[in-house]
Amino acid sequence: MTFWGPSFDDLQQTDPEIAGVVLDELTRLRSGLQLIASENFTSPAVLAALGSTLSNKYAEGYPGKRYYGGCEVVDVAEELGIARAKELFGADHANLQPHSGASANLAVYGAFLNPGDTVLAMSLPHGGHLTHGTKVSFSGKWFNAVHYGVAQHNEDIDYDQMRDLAREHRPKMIIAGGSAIPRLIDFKAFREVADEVGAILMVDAAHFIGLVAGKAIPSPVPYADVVTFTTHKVLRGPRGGMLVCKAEHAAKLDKAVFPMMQGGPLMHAIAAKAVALKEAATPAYQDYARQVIANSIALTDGLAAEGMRPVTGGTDTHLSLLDLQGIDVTGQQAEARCAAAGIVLNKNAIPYDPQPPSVASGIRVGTPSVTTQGMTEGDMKEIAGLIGRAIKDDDASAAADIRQGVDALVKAHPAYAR
Ligand code: DSN
Repeated sequence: MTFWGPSFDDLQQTDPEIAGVVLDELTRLRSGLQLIASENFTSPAVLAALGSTLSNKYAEGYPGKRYYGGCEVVDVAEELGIARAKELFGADHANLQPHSGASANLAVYGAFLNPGDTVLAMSLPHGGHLTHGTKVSFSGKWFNAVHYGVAQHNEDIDYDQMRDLAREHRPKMIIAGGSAIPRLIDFKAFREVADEVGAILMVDAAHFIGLVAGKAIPSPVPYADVVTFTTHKVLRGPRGGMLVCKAEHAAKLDKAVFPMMQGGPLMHAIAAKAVALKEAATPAYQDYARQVIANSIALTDGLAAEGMRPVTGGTDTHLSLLDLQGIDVTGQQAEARCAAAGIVLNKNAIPYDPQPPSVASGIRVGTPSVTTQGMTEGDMKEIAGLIGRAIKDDDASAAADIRQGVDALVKAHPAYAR
């Protein structure tokens, strides 16, 4: 049997406009520095699984218990993925079907809560996530969300506030994790509070699960009832979601993913998740995860030397938040000035931010993508200097000069080189 797979010629002949978009995006990825903390460059093997005929199969249900015939082949992919996830994370149970991190989170609410129940989570402006009880999401519309934040003195999670709010509101579920938390999270502290008030503990590990997989930081799995995550950040898999949980919650969570919240699973994405999990179990990936953190620390130190204040004073992970108030630039301005020089990052609210989120006083930077390109600490120092100039030296000739520096870096460490 030989492989039949899509060729780019097929796309070019059928739809030259979309083929052009695909090529333009490849050029964009290759020609700039990608510092969005939640992005990465997934591998050719993952992309091959994504672009396969597994996309055709309807497979509602779970391996061995499907609603349609013909699932015996895709069952193998899902079984492999589940086994690999359990092994990699030391988890009792895994579900690879959530279409995204938000879908995984929705399923957890569905499994454990009824509308109107109370959930305690980190507030979005302090680093949480839309699905952790914000008013614009199902989580804040249908549930009574109470929020803890970071302490003003160290800008790290305010564990005392979290405990006090849990005692006062007796939430049915406590959520740890978020989108802009540069420091390690004390999962044991969360577990103790959850046990004290009789709450389920959900850890949203989307940002840092790749570092856990690479054994570079401690795991939430021993402490949490359920851990949700996306598969496309540091973990370097396809765009999608996943969850792992304790055995006692397995049936409930499986039913909440399907049929409560989702229909047919995306079998091509599940196969690609299985590939990423295999890649993440290698020593090479563990080296990568450690380098992501080393690079993040080097980049943060470099940006601090450029006058940007690292929120919490630094980072333990793949991302950091920089407060730009000291150099009198907004996050919005910094994002645009860096973009003009080929450096892609995002404006981000900092804790107790005086600016609205659309302007923001900070930026968020992350190192998953540049580390996949093979860059190391020396390169991070250079990138910090380029960002410093891009942000502070607001004229067109500077942008052209900085662009040259970016070009040199991406030429030395090309993305998708072959
Ligand atoms: N949008 C993701 C991030 O950038 O962190 C979170 O969902």
